[in-house]
Amino acid sequence: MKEKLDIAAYVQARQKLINQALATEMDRAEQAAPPGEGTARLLAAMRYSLLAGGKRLRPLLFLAVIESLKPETAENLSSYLPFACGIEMLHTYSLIHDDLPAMDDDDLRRGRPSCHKAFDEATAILAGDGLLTHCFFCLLANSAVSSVHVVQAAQYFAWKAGLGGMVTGQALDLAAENTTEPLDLPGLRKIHASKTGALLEAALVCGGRLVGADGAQRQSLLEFGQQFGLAFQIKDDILDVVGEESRLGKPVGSDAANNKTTYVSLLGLQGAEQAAEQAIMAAKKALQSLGEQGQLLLGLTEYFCQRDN
Ligand code: GRG
Repeated sequence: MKEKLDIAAYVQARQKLINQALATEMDRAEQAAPPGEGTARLLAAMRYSLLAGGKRLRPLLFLAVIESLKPETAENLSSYLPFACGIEMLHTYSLIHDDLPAMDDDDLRRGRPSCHKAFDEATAILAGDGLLTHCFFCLLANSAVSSVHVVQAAQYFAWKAGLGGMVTGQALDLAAENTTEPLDLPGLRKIHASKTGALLEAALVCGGRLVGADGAQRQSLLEFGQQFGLAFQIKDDILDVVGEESRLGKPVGSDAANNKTTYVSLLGLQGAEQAAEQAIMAAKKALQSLGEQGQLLLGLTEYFCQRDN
């Protein structure tokens, strides 16, 4: 009989691997960058935000797809770690820029002062820029996988992180905040599908792409990512109401204080819980076509969508 997977232990082990790879990558970049006071400050700000903890959800999903579809990689994931690091770098850049006064203006991130508070605004903008560009350096640094697959995955990731997803989602969000038109449920879903969902989907689909997943498998991963992203976002909105600040590492109640439209403000707490459950069920359904190979992602769905941080 197959051993039952200890998902918490799996998450912890992969987080450790990702954290080590990120630190190594930053050391490497530091050695190669032109030295100077400015470089030192820039790299300190990048490290400050990148190595500050965080769930490492996106690289975790990426690695989980690789291990699921190509089980022999589980013992040695080193070829895929640079790509995983790139994914986390891009996510961290988005958090740094999202926290800036011109955007969400948040003082706290990952349990400590946000980057522009710990450094200054200009340094935080540059730290985000540095992580965004170094992301693509890392994505393309994979020599163990077919270069066609690497280029296709990197291009797909660029689209989902930019105009085909996250950056456009942020622009839609800003526009919605600057209008008197109230946001309804389809409008909210559209914003979050781009702003939060696209990167989660991209991490999953890129994992599939690098191990040669066929079109049907990639479609299942995409559908899973859409529902996972929805459940994750609804959970985020719920935690902003009922979560504990010390566990979340950011203030709670900020959505209501900022008059933000959220799943909770539109559906109520109970309605939002139900919507999250529905999305979790739909995510699990999307995995069915992957059979045994969907088991790890199933475990991660339960682990992260029933999270309290
Ligand atoms: C600035 C271009 C630009 C985009 C910003 C991702 C994003 C777009 C903003 C973040 C806003 C936000 C708090 C959304 C809620 C869901 C979410 C993405 C939370 C943060 O991700 P986690 O929970 O964070 O994975 P950690 O710290 O664990 O990595």
